[in-house]
Amino acid sequence: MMPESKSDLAAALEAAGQDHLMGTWSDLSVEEQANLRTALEGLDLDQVQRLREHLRSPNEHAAKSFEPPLTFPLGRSTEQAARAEHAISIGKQLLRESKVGFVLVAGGQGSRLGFNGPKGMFGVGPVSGLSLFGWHAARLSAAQRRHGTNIAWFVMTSSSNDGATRSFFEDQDVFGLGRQNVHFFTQQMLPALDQEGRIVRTAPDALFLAPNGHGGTLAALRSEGMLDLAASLGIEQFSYFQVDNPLVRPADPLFLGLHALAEADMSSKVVAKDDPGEKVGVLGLADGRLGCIEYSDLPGDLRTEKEGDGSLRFRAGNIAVHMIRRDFVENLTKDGLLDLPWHLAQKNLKGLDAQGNPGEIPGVKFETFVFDALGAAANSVTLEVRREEEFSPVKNAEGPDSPSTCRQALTESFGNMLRAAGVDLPDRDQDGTLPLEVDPRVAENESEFCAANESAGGLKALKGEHGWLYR
Ligand code: UD2
Repeated sequence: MMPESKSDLAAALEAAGQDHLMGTWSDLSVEEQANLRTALEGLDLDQVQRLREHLRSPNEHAAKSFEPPLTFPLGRSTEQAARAEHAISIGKQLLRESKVGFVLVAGGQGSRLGFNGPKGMFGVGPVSGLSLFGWHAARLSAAQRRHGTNIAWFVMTSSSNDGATRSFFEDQDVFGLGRQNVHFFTQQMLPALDQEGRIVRTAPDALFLAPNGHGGTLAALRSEGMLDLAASLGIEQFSYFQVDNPLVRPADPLFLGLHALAEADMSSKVVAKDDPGEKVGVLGLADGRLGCIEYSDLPGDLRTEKEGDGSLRFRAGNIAVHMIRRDFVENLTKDGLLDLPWHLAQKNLKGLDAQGNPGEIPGVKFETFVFDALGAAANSVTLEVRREEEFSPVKNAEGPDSPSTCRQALTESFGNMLRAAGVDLPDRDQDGTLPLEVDPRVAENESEFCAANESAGGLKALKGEHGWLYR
């Protein structure tokens, strides 16, 4: 609790090394003083102290040993193929029984894409222009249609994009999913600090706040009442996915079933990384603990080490798709116990320095990462999936992981569906792209496309301005 009186407030801030925040108090208008007070009331000074201590001694110790994880591979033995088949039936049953809640993390700021608005509003449908949010919604409605599951969609935002996200969903009539089935919740924001541990301000009456990382999902599920809601809906598993990847399949019976069969607490999907320089973390054991090892943390010789067949030994590229048991999140977050490690991002922050001068302040943002919870999982499944079918995120404006690579990946995957069903492909555009889109409600993979094509009504293709749309 922040003290009421100005002098007590000043004393509390001074004790937390934040006296600069009150330095210009007497120069502020009454309104600005009220704004600053409100901003300070939102601060947890004990937590600010912990962040400062962490800044002084980050206690990041380099791991001594690294091992790749045990992976359920794409090339399967007879035994694994049988297990996969069994897992699919278990996964379908869990979906049919509506035991799965879908958690979309969309609280990030998406600054690398340079898109003005929540990233989920970005249009990725090659023919329809459908947004990322719309794309995920279509996959959930596909699950509803295919498995009869009742959708419970938990959408995490942050205060920087919550209002715009909710309005967008509202404008799109919640994509036909039903308002009662979509539950928004916000993650916590944390103050950014300068190199001396002082909170940076964006204005004399406003603090520089940033979302606390996707690890904040776990604490926010509890603090925002989502765990209780999920329990009341009979949800046992959370399917966790990120907003930036339209190829993600949140309702994949195989993944769900393997995770459930293994009685795993938290499981992950990975794609084979073949370029050691690709900026995606790999799942692995660091000093015996499962987690995601960032490229920069893996010793140089291990980054490029190869197996006998020429594949990278550390190739389990993390695509940030997880299955997480609800009671695992309950246990992790009980009594505020969740203790994920802080990751520090050094940034030049546009704001005011401690003396109140505007500029680019060398500072630090603090985040926690959801995959750090893997280390606490008693059991975990790591499932390898095909990159071209399940992973093509939109992160950068240009180059790798950009709208154009995503469009390419989507249209090629649709092309493969048509090919598998013996359907003629349209001519490629001048830039070599197939002008093609398959609505996920029709099919999410080749076998579903073939089945839909052979069904009584067959498939309908609509010709639009930008190509053919199968829906
Ligand atoms: C992340 C992973 C990387 C790989 C990749 C796959 C980290 C550090 N790295 O890279 O290993 O798995 O994803 O795509 O995570 N988000 C929030 N709140 C936050 C921060 C992020 O909701 O406070 C969401 C964000 O909206 C997005 C997702 O988390 O959906 C990923 O965030 P990112 O783009 O910062 O992660 P990135 O690309 O560094």
